[in-house]
Amino acid sequence: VETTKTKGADFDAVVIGAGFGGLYSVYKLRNEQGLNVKAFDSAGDVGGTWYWNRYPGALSDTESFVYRYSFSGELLQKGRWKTRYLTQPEILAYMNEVADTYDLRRSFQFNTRVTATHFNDETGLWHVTTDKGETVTAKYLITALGLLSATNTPKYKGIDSFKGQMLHTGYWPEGVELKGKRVGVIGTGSTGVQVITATAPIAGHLTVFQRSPQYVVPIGNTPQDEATIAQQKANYDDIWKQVKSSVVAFGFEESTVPAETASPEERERVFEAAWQRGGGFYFMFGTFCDIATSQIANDAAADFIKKKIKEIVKDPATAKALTPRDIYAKRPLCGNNYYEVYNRPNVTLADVKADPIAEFTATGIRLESGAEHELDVVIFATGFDAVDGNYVKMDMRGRGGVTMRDKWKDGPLGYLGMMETDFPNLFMILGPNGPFTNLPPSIETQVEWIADTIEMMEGKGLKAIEPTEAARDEWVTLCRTIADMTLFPKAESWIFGANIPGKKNAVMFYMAGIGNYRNAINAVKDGGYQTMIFDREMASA
Ligand code: FAD
Ligand code: NA7
Repeated sequence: VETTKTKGADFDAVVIGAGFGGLYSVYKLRNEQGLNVKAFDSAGDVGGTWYWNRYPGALSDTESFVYRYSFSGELLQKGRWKTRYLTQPEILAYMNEVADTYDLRRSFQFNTRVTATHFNDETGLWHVTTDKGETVTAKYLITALGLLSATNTPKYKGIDSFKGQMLHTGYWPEGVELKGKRVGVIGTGSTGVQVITATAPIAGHLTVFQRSPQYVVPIGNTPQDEATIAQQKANYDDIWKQVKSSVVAFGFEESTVPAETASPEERERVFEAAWQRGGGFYFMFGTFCDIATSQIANDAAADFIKKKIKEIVKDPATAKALTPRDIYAKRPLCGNNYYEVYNRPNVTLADVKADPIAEFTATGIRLESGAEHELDVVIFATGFDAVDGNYVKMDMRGRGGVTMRDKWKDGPLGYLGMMETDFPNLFMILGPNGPFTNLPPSIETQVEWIADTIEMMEGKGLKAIEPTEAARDEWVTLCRTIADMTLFPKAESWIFGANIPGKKNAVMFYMAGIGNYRNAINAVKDGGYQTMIFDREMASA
């Protein structure tokens, strides 16, 4: 059992979150560095995203061989999967196995929500308060709160009068029965696509309430044979080297060929091959190198998908309603025969951009035209208050009582996606302005950098670290500059906070890829942390 090294503190570090980020943080700081760590999660157990998102069809669309930790060769060799992608139960089982293997659970207090984190200027410690009414103190605060974790449920007139069941995909209880029921799904993002394709075959009737049509390519979730898996396991050194120096970290080589200059035949051939192969990120980044940056290339990809919709969907009016009119620049989606769902006799598409939801009634949903959809169950696949959602829910206060809500009122800010000015010794996993990638490798990258930084602090007997305002501003500007080189800001999605009514549009990601990101953060570390202020209260004294 660990003893606390920090004088006057209950713990050396508090970790919030038991997903990929929180588990690995406890492993690094406690198992490897011998710090005394206390961890919390409002969930009943480990898993994070994969604890909460238990809806039918829940799946990672990062391929199985790279949706996992890379830090342990032994763990990698033990990996088990049967298909190209992992289902939610498989990922949850994996996270439980990780927790068991490294005895991580004993540091966690579950079913406990952290409500406040206050930095005390006098003691230099974080005071962390929970909904159980307890407060603990620690030198370091590691927040692995999840970037797609605070659920977004739109407020509709009459919602309380609805007599049926209402569910959010990101807060899904065990034992929900959809078989034979009249189900409504609101939302057609990546979650909506998954829940729609999984529910259509079992529901009595499925009504999809679609606001924005989406570009969805096939996922290609094929069985994987033992030989393929064995080969992946044998090549992990090379695989991770490639992943961590790539752009999106999805385990494929990004294309270096521009679509702008490719012939129509070449484009058709490459897009068709990618359509057959499957994978949303692959379609956007593995086919040509300029789909996310060139309007011409983007139009070519979008036109290909539009043509597919027309071919697949039998009813022309439904096909038209399913066809996106904006550019192809949201998180790229993929699904299992998504557009085919709308050929089923038990599926109805309600275009709620053309005919918005007016209100919920006791028996269903009424549209503005007066059309009524009778429903037993309404599923909100309406997404998340991304990136800063869980931060602003807590009462976070840094130096001099400055609040995070106030600091981030015009949009969240972050240095290297991990730190913020006036919040000493706070390390955010997947905080604002971090990488936009397959996430486990980025999470590991951040946790390792944080662990190295803490080790350096402890080695030198330093009390506090925080970025300079100039460094933070420069990083935020860099993220804006990079984002503006892409087409992503031209589409309205959670990537820039556009999905939450009233949320200010802000750049929340570093979009230059994991390889560049790793170089940038390692340069700060290897350069002796020139962009940080150490022991600021002592410096000013
Ligand atoms: P999370 O797993 O979100 O864990 C955060 C934890 O913090 C939660 O358990 C939450 O309860 C806890 N928490 C938050 N606030 C508090 C508080 N105040 N007090 C106590 N506990 C708190 N990423 C990919 O790379 N590829 C994919 O294919 C992919 N698919 C996804 C599919 C879905 C449906 C969703 C929702 C996300 C998906 N993601 C995917 C993103 C996914 O969230 C990350 O890959 C990864 O799981 C994030 O891990 P994390 O530890 O950072 O956060
Ligand atoms: P998304 O991608 O934010 O999708 C949410 C969907 O819900 C999207 O189709 C929205 O339409 C729709 N939505 C949101 N609010 C409303 C209202 N008020 N009325 C009608 N429709 C609405 O969330 P997901 O959960 O699918 O995915 C988030 C990430 O989690 C995903 O990228 C994965 O990485 C995991 P809109 O497009 O805004 O018109």
